Amino acid sequence: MTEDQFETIAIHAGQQPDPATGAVVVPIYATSTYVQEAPGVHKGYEYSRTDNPTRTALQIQLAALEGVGETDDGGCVATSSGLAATAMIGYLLKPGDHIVLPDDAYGGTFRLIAQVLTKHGIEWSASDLTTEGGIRAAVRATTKLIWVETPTNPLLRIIDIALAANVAHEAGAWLVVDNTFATPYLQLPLSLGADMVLHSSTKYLGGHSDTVGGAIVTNDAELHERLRFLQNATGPIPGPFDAYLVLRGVKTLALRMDRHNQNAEVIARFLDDDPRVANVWYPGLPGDPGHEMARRQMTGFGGMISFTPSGGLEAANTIATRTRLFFLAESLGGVESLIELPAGMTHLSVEGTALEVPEDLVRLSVGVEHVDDLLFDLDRALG
Ligand code: P1T
Repeated sequence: MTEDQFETIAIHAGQQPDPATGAVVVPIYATSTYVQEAPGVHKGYEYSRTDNPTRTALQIQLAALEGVGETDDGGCVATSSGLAATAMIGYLLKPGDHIVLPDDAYGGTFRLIAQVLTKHGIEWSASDLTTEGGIRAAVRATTKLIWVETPTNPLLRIIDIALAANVAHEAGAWLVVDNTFATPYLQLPLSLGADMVLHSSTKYLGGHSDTVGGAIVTNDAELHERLRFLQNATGPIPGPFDAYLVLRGVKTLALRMDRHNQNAEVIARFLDDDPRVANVWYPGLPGDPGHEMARRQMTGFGGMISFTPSGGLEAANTIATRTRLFFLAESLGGVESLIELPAGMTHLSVEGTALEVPEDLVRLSVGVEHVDDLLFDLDRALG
């Protein structure tokens, strides 16, 4: 017997036909509670904050895709948003613990750490984690967590996961990888030594911009137990309908990611060759500083591109309001293409910090529309 491949796992892990009815699709179990035969005697479900069968199916599916099968140590906890997952990881820390952040990361992650966790005595610092020296210099005696986004949001920098895991473990710290941009289809951080993988399932996993959710996957049994405890004790769970939407979205993740990769590679090359564009950030371009590392630890370069237009902020604003197919909106990873200016939208909270992004940076989430239509749209918007 061969091991199931990614596409097969996405459709089958945790998704056996419903034992009660034979339904092929995991039902949306819209129930808060479950009848018990006698006090404490039940079928494994007692209250939906603790467990819900739709959420259980999603957790098994996501864990399996990150390389943690049902008989392996560890597993997944699904959450109500990516930031709820980040907050849950924060609950693992205690006052005095230090977090290392990359100097480019999602603004909301930065805000949660710098403006909320610090109120509970947690310390943080941000460094360039794209070099070994940068990672090593960032670690302190109190470092408990190295937080890595790779590719980063929005500058698409690539961080060496295996190296960051080694440095973290030498320091007695955990490595968390936010795998939102790459997804497990393109990158498997746990296999490279990460302790926890975090997702905003709002993005590629859900894939259709119709739900908000998050998840943490670990292959460490004790960490999984602590996260399961926190999921129940603190309650940031996705409802069954949201769990269902992500479960359904993930079934086509491989198909969508292949098209996101293809479209983004074409568009990145188009922008790179265009005199109306000053700079392009995309790890798939051979000249990108992260290209070699991305080739080593990813199986594709993803659907996100950032660029600055030659005409500065005014041109950036014009382009972002002129596209017809690229909707001007926050978020990413859906089938529809999106365009935004991080400095004034998704990354407002990093203004004036080490994580500040260029004011004229334009970020594209390249969707799965026909690439010729997307090229035409951008060409026209560039003016
Ligand atoms: O939005 P939420 O589901 O809570 O996920 C937060 C989050 C975590 N990690 C990364 C890498 C992210 O990009 C996000 C959310 N990002 C956006 C909304 C955005 O437009 O960049």
